[in-house]
Amino acid sequence: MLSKSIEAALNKQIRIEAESSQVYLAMAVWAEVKGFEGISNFMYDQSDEEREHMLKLVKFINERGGHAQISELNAPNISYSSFKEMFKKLLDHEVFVSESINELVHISLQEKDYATHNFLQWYVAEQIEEEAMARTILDKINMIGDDKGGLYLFDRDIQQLTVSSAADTPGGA
Ligand code: OFO
Repeated sequence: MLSKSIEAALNKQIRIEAESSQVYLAMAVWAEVKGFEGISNFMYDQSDEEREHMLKLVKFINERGGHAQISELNAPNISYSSFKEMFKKLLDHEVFVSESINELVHISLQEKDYATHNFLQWYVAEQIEEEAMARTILDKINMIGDDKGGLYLFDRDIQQLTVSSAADTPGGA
């Protein structure tokens, strides 16, 4: 059974994951409209993953006798000045999500809720991967700079990045 404070903290995380999904969906749309299919597909996949993260929390809260809250969401940014700016925002956002997960882990330990603590370990591992992926992409984008040809090649190669990261996490989200 979840305590009221853990339930509230987990519900806050549902909203963060749902907003992450919207943020990445808006990035996917922006890239698609600009004609970058690879980057766009990558962001659509990211958006789907965040929805999965959100649903995992919903199920956990309900299974533990709580009531998952589906709330209104803040509107995401819908355009960017460059891909560099967009991927910087992606990294900043993942760092923010990691901090939020860390705070949740902290609360679960304080309350001696070891079931929730155990459940959260999946998110801790996932955030390490997502931050690393965002940093790798940002490094590449920084190297490319404003070079159109470089961006074109990156748009093709980002699909490889997605495929190899999926292969690294068998059965992972
Ligand atoms: Fe990438 O944020 Fe979910 O966990």
